[in-house]
Amino acid sequence: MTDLAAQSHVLSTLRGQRIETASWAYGNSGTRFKVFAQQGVPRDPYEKIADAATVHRFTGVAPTVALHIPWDKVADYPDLARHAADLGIALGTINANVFQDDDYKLGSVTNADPAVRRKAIGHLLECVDIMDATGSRDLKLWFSDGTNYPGQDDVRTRQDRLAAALRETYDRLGPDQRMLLEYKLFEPAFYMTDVPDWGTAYLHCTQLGERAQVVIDTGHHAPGTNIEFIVAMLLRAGRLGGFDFNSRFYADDDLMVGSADPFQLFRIMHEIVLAGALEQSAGIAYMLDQCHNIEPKIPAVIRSVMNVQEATAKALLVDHAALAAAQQAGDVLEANAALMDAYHTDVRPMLRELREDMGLDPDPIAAYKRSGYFEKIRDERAQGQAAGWGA
Ligand code: LRH
Ligand code: MN
Ligand code: MN
Repeated sequence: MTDLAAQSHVLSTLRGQRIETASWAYGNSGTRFKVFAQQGVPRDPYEKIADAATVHRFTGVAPTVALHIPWDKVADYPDLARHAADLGIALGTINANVFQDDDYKLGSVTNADPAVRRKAIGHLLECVDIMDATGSRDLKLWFSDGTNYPGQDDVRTRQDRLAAALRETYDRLGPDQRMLLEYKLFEPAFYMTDVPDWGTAYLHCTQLGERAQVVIDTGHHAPGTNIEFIVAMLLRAGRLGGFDFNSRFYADDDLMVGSADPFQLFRIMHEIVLAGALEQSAGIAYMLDQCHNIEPKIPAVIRSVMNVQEATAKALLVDHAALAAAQQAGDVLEANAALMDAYHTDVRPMLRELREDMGLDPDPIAAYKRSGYFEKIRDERAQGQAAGWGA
């Protein structure tokens, strides 16, 4: 490829990239110590969708918003989908919530009590009904299930209960719908989590069928975990369904993706690019799962989208021929340099050009600030509601 052809390939790939934002990123959120209320936060799911549409208006690559049920429960889902379409976006992944009910203290689908399991499965099935109404492709499942003490419950029996719940839910999916199973190392359970890692999620997915896929939430690993290795393994197995992108320093911090470790995000995107998995036909969902506790929310989501774009652009700039030649020759330093050269490229001018080409402002955050949207929502929305947890 000539330099010019390579550049145009990079630009057209970036133009086609899609990043889903999360409804809960727009609402008030915090830690268990304090939720800091912000001005202008949405009062209902309709207003969360308006904020997501605003992010798309300034970035051009965030045309869907994920919902979390029951945080985003409404009486009329087709109406919510129409509202999104009127604003130029669509409803995306449906996230189930079986972690915020007193009944789930000892687990949801893994609970020893069959009545609690039935209630949890009922919610998962209800989420598929909602997907039918919204036209969503993906059902995302994360279970807080686990135990705090050795001996508290039987590990294998809990896995059996989990498998049965996943089977019933999977069998309810339509032919074009998928189940995305998300793992998390710990929290809120501290001794044993029922879906703690990609291996456990992968095992369940392979038993279910091809439309069961693993989700990697970048904040859900032990410090130092080589996440790009997990990306490569799941890509190789054809079981990478998507990402919940965010950034962390210590645990599941849910900070802006690419803020603590942009190099890790680049390494992840490099594996994606190497596997040709950026194309939408590869079926990998790129989602943000973040909470903006102290920074203004809409600009933070815009910044996060830009961070993903920058990491992707750098990954696309890796000279694959030079990399492969160095690897083949066993030239460790040249192989590493092929990656580092791309990583150290300043891709911001290229992304500014791309945005102008797409009819967007080259500086989305400045354009948002100038737009008057914040002043409008601040005045219109007197009493914002919490994102879902901890009011
Ligand atoms: C759990 C998690 C999961 C939930 C979201 C709100 O930590 O990452 O994806 O649905 O947070
Ligand atoms: Mn997540
Ligand atoms: Mn999380």
